[in-house]
Amino acid sequence: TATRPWWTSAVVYQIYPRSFADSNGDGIGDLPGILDRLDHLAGLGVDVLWLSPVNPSPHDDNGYDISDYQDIDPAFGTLDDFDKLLAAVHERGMKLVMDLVVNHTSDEHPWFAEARSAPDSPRRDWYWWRPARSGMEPGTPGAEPNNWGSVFSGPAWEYDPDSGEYYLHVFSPKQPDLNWENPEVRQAVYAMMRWWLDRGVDGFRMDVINLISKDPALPDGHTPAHSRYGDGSPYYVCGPRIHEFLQEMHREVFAGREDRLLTVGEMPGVTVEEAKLFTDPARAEVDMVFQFEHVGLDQGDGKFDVRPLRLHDLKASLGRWQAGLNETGWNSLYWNNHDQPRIISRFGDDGPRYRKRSATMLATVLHLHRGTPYIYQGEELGMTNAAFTSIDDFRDIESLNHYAHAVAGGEDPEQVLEGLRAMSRDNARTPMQWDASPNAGFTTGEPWIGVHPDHVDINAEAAIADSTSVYHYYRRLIALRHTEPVVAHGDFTPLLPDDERVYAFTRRHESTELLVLGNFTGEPAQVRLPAGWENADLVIGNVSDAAPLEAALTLAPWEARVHRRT
Ligand code: TEU
Ligand code: CA
Repeated sequence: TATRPWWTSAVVYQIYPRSFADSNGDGIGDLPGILDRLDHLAGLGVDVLWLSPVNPSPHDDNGYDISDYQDIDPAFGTLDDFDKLLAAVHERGMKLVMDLVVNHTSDEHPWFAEARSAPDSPRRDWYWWRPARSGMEPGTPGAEPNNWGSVFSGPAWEYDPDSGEYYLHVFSPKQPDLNWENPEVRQAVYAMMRWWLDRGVDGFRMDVINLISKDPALPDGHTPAHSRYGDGSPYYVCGPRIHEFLQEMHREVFAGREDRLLTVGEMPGVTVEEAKLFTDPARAEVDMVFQFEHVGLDQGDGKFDVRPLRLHDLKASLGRWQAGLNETGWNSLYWNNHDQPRIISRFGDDGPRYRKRSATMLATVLHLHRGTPYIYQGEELGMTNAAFTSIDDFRDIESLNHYAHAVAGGEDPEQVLEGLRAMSRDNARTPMQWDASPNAGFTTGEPWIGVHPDHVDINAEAAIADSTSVYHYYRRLIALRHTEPVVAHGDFTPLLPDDERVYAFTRRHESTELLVLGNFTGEPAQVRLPAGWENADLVIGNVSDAAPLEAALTLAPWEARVHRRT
């Protein structure tokens, strides 16, 4: 077990810098703000911080549209601020991982500016340029080179009248896709990555990295019944050269220093079988991937069509990933990030009665799986979905575009708003709640997005002072992963697969076994346990007067508990 990589027992904390802490009153979080709050993170006990992008950007997609890979956006600070932050993170024994957004650049990146303005330049081929569909007048509706839709509504192609051609953008028109077929593109990206690693950063979270290899034929996709556009994903999700590119990146960038690094590929649409290939250490690609299966289980036709979660689906999905990556590869574990609504509002109960209980139940179930857990800022406080009532409250490009397109297409604005209230990415992007003061201690100015009114009760200051808070429970869960080898390394065995109320499994490492139970409902739930668990020690639980463990057990509403036997 001495050969296990350090990140197999680590916990990562994601910071969305824009919404974390504002040091200069301009309403936007920044690097000095993070520096001021590092003790909160060290106190929580996390091992790694991941920063969402802080590079210069027009912020069409809040920094996921980068116009200079080797600098810091003035809204966030300077390279000097970055170096200070990195040093302070290292002083506290933590590591710092950067976001790497190289499926696309900003349209304001000099690479793209040159590609667009000089069609004869070698840079033209750094992006995906194509003529209009044959027989169609360039720039007219339906003349796009293929029928793909963009993730942020509308077609995936933008017309450039100067050259009469279109460029591909799987996301916003301000996020043109880089052409990874071109070896110069790849070398430029690798050089930039080495530059950050040489500066001391400890790895990368790679944005939509499984989309970088496209089928160069760019064929039309199938058009689902509910959509105007074709689905291009079969031609760019885990495309033909994806493994080759990631292996090349590993050789060119990580080789020789991989032991100190953490690399995680964000991979929408990735399957367990693909993930196993990506994370097999023998193949030298990435350490782990973010998969999306479990966060799609409550969606119907598109992400804003909300369906109730069926617990057996969640168990079956996460269980399949646990089994699939048991021998080879490694899981990442997450409920929240900057693209997902808050998990308590989604799978738990964000009302006053059960907020803490359901938050800690969800945390227990996730953190007791095998894999590297990721905590998203505010999750450790039990932050809830935004309380937005009007479309004017929203800032996110995906949400605003979806609203505009749906309403223009004749959908009822109130209903579209309901979908956003449940699923919008802005639910995760309201300012971090530090204290009960008017702007939650986030800023002395006007915050770029509304502070949640519940910050008067839900905030870091109050949570630290309350020994029964969600924060202290997360602290204990993180510590447990560090001290109990079975939490990090044990095998996973699902129990009660068809029970619609209780999530149950065991973990085993050498002679130690854990039993994990979580009631996913606001009602008491009875369970029948397998033999031999009677009176086993309680390791952690979220109900103070928990009943002793018996073969027939009634769990309190949203109760979670972990028992150990040896
Ligand atoms: O997200 C990729 C992704 O496919 C989705 O999470 C997507 O953003 C959206 O939620 C679909 O409904 C990554 C980043 O995490 C996201 O913030 C960026 O907007 C996106 O890539 C483009 O860079
Ligand atoms: Ca600021």
